[in-house]
Amino acid sequence: MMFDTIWLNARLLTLAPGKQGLGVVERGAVAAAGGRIAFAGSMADLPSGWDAKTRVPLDGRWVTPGLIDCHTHLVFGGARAGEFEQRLKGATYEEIAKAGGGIVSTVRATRAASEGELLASAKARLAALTAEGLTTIEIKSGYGLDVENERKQLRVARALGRDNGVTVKTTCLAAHALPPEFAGRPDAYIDLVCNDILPAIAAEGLADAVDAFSERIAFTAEQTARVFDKAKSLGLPVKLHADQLSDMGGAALAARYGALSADHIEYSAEEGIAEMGKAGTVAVLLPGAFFFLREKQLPPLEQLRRHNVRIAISTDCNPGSSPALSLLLMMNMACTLFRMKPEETLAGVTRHAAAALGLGDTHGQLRAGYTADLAIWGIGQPAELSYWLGGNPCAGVVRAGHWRSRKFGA
Ligand code: DI6
Ligand code: FE
Repeated sequence: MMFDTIWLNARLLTLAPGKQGLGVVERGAVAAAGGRIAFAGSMADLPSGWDAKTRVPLDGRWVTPGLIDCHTHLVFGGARAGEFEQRLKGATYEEIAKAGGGIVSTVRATRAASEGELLASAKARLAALTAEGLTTIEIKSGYGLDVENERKQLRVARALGRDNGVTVKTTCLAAHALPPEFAGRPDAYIDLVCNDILPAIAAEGLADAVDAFSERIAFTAEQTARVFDKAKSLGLPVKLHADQLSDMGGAALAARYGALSADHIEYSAEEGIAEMGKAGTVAVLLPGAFFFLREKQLPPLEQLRRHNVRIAISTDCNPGSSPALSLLLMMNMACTLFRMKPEETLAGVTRHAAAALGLGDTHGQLRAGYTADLAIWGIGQPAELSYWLGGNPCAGVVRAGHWRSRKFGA
């Protein structure tokens, strides 16, 4: 068998199901051909007569699938450090939102920004994330809140996927907040989302999924269901910002619609978690938002485990509740704040994050047939990935079989 490139003498964390834990393979190799993984396993099991155009010795370095950040609001105008200062003086996130700040203030800044400005600021944030071995990212709209500006945000997200060595999945989050011009008329805004925004975005192929914010300060379960019905009729999968600040029955609602994921879910009731387990809906936990808003209600980890819900971890990168630019730091916070195990957090930024994006059959595992997205690490043991607070042990990244960056060897 002829490979394009083979990485030899590596220690693999394959994340392949059926293997124990992380799927550790000592003295392993990964080979790529045509952008896909052609072999991942023990060097002793390489097919006889294999050859490769390029051989890279990894000298015992650890290799994981490229990391996946499955929930971000990466494209936005401005920043909200002023609100951060207000919150430090005692104001709450909900009070700021009700007083016309919060998400709506980022909507003003995003509407005022040109496509080029949005691209430049998002690109800088993306560079921080990708430096840590990220090869796939989800990016939501939700700061435009009208046809033109939602399209603008999603075009910028798509553009980021063209020249930064990273796969971008886009999500339309038009039902994120009530825009000022619809004050007091939430159902009329949901009409606009269903009749104009979603059809326009679907027609242009600008979104891979549809999300909504179901919350006291955002939209009710009924309004969310209308958005989901429309998404389904347009053939788009759904996701939900569910039960972040209060129990809105969001987990159960997401499960009922076969959502790819229900995200946050701090306040979800156990019935909803059980429904997620049955529906295969992934739980996306966002420890950056929990930390930054100084929340107290922990996500229901034991219930998620009991009901076999797959758990993903993500930055929720956004200017209001989680200005997080490090997925590795989120893994640490998932351990320290949520009591997750280091191996659970690694599955949470690879295999389970892929599932949360509908990419479970192609991304997030070192497995033959999967995309050859690899992260190579200068660490002594796997738990170091969720151990350091800052610093970056990423020693190299391979995207679709080709080097994207490399800090060792020739
Ligand atoms: N939940 C979040 O964490 C973000 N959106 C949402 O629905 C916050 C967005 C922001 O504050 O700008
Ligand atoms: Fe979010």
